[in-house]
Amino acid sequence: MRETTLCLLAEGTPPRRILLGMKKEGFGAGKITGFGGKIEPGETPAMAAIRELEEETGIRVTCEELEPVGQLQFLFPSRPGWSQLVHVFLSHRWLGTVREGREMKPVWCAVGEIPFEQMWDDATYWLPRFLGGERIRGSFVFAKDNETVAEVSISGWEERSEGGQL
Ligand code: 6U4
Repeated sequence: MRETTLCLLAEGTPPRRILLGMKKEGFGAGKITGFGGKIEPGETPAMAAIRELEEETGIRVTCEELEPVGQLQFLFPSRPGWSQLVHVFLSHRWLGTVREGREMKPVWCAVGEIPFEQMWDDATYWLPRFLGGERIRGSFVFAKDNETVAEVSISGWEERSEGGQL
């Protein structure tokens, strides 16, 4: 299964505002989600997360500031090519100014006003938990429409035992 990254940028502890992006092209176009993409050969998940974040927003984070918070598996039995294992990161610090890129239009969201209706159906299950400081491993199986989550399983995640290390 292909492996990708997802990075959430949070302002404040606990987070008051997060940076998400509206995907302008490719997989999930039109949806709002975190920043990320495919892990290239030779990259660790953290390296890929840092590269994708810079490509999509112009913002830079260092490995030290990037916190691995979990893994999400998205399974599309009716569209197996879409299935992916996503390594999720959270960062409270970054360098540079957010700009709109070719793939993503950045959107700042107050934590109480997250636009779940414009996100993937799964986001309601995992995003509040990451913002609440949890580290989780989630598995989501999509229904035949490839839009609706049909099965959910969520458990605690520990970085070392799951191989999510930098
Ligand atoms: P290219 O290289 O353009 O074909 P692209 O279409 O940009 O790739 P990809 O595969 O690089 O997409 O990255 C997919 C991104 O979408 C990753 O950041 C993970 C995220 N993602 C995938 N499934 C998701 C889901 N169900 N819910 C969600 N984000 C998801 O919130």
